[in-house]
Amino acid sequence: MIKEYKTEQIRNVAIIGHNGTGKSTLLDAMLFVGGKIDKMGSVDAGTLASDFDEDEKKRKISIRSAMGFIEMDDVKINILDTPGTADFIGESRAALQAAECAILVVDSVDGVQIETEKVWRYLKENNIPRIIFVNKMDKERAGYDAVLQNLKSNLAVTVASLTIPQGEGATFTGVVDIIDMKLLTPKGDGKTVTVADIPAEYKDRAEDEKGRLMEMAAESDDALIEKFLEGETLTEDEIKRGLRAQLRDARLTTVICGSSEKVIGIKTLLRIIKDYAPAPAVGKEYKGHKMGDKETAIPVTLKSDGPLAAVVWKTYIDQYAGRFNYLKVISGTLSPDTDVQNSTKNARERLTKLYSMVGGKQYDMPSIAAGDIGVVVKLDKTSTGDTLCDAAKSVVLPVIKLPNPLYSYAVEPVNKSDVDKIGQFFHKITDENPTLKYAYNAETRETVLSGMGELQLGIILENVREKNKLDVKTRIPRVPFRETITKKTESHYRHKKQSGGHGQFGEVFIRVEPQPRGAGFKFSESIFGGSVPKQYIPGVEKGIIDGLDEGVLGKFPVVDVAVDLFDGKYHDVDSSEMAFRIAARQAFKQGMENAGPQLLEPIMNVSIFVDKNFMGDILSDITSRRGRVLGMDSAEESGGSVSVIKATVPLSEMMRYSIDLRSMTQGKASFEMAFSHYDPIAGKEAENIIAARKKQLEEEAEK
Ligand SMILES: Nc1nc2c(ncn2[C@@H]2O[C@H](COP(=O)(O)OP(=O)(O)O)[C@@H](O)[C@H]2O)c(=O)[nH]1
Ligand SMILES: [Mg+2]
Repeated sequence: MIKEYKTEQIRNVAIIGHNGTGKSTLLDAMLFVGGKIDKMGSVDAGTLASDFDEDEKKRKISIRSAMGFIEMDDVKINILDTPGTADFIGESRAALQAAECAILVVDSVDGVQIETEKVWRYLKENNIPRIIFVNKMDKERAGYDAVLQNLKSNLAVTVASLTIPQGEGATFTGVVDIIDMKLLTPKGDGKTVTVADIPAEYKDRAEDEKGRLMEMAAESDDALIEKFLEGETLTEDEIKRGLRAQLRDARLTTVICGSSEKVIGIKTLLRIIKDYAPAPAVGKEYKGHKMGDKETAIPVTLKSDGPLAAVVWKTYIDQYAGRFNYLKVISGTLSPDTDVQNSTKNARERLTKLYSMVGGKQYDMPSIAAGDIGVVVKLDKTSTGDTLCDAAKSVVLPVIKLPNPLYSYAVEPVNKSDVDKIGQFFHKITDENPTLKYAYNAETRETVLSGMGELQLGIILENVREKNKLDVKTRIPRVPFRETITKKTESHYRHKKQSGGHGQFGEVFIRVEPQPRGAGFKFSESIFGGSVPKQYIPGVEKGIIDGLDEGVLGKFPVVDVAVDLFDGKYHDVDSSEMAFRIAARQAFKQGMENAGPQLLEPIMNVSIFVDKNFMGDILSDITSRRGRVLGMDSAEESGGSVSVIKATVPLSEMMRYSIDLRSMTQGKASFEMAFSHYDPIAGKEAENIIAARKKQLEEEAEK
């Protein structure tokens, strides 16, 4: 059983960064030095604590986030290791939500890479405290000063280096700690270190760095800066207080160098986390809301003696052991064997034991205080993003906004009888992966699985087919084209039927008018003298809404039109709401034919992060995709290595962009995408789209 920890004794850190920088190895090194594992694991042997899942061992990369923790001088450090591959960005975003501080790992040779730049922007936007760990200092060509320079020009930050490497590459043997002004070298396997005075050759530089550090610490508060400017030396405590404030407010980025594989610099990193990384802030307010009512705000304050509120930031489903929900307690203290409410789903759940994890291994926890992270098992209704709370004080905690999907497949079962099983499988999978969506798209009439990339979806499809023996067909999904009109027109239709006794009669005159893009559909009436009686007007509106389902070009949905009903005729006996509905639908159809119908296609806002060497290729490729470049942050200008291009591109050109982008740049690019608006598409392209649509509809009709 782990002992009890109070909020102030907790540190939650998330290890983030580009794929392959050594994040998962770093977690192992921290666990090793922190005494939680006896031996360092390795990627090759598949023995890292973090990458314990079969899918991860097989591919030798992290696919999910995992946690470990260490206990050090009455402080518990929870460490969340995250995947660096863009496909699994949902995992790292969720971990960053649960942590108070990010450990951004960069490679000692490559410096800032694509995902480093991307995640950096996210840290900045969200003001997340951060420590940079320059890893693999033992690697050939490793250069600490070059990396510091690279960080400054790419990320435009004030960096405070807290270490100086002793040697680089093969001669990297230790780390000079600027705070303690000592040299730390590993003893044997690195579990412990030898502490010595700084060798003469590093003395001057260490003094310089210490001075700079003191200045940065002083900048945190007026009293300190005054003292500093008067030439006085700050005390250790003052430096500590200042640096802590600077780190907490994300004004300063501290940098530490080391090697996770050789277990060098790890002790210093842990010390910095313990002493300088912020603990969960007691009193911090979260914008919760009432159960089932997003509009009614209920603030939740982080403190251990409040009513229970905890957020599930990750769900992991083990094939044998079942469901693991990783949660962070925001308010109250979670105890084992209690009933809780899942306020997101309005369900009851019973908690049994509470755990902390080191990779896949469970450790019993006596309770979980506010700010701390733990795991509950076998809650069948609970998954990522849910709130667990006290039923008497129900509240729903805010959920993080995840990036939009970038890659999709239309999915169809090979055997129709598998439909339900396939649906169940995908719904379970989306519980675990909030960046995945699986839904029927009524506009394109297909079931679509979408996510962050072909690697993420590929692993899932492999699991459906191999582990679950369900055969599915996949193809590129259809683009949801739409139709609108370009001219104002009037139209008229009389619906009259005389069959047997009761007849049908309804006649309408309507005006059809284009609306600004995105305005949607508007209906009005300007009937004079009761030419269409009030009780039939809803029928007219329904008829037009029926007509919106299928435009006249390719039966695509119709948007951005206004319709005014301005005249009509009725019959005392034969008129009915249905008769007017039919008349309106026909009138609208004719109106559209004469109003210059126009095909519309979805346009996406795209941000591309690319190595500067490929910038030219990417720009000309965007043009060939009918895209428009809106602006860019050129690496050439900032002296950095990653450029960012912003553009708008039609969705139909972006369906397999992640694959094309990778092959164009040897993997040195990444992108984000969100829907922007609909734009007209005409000429040959529109003709092709309409022809393909006709074929699709004919095929569907034959089935
Ligand atoms: N030379 C060297 N290689 C390392 C170090 N840390 C990790 N690696 C290697 O880098 C590769 C990626 O490591 P991994 O921990 O999976 O990186 P992650 O993708 O960031 O989690 C593996 O081959 C590791 O053995 C290090 O400190 N030095
Ligand atoms: Mg990893």
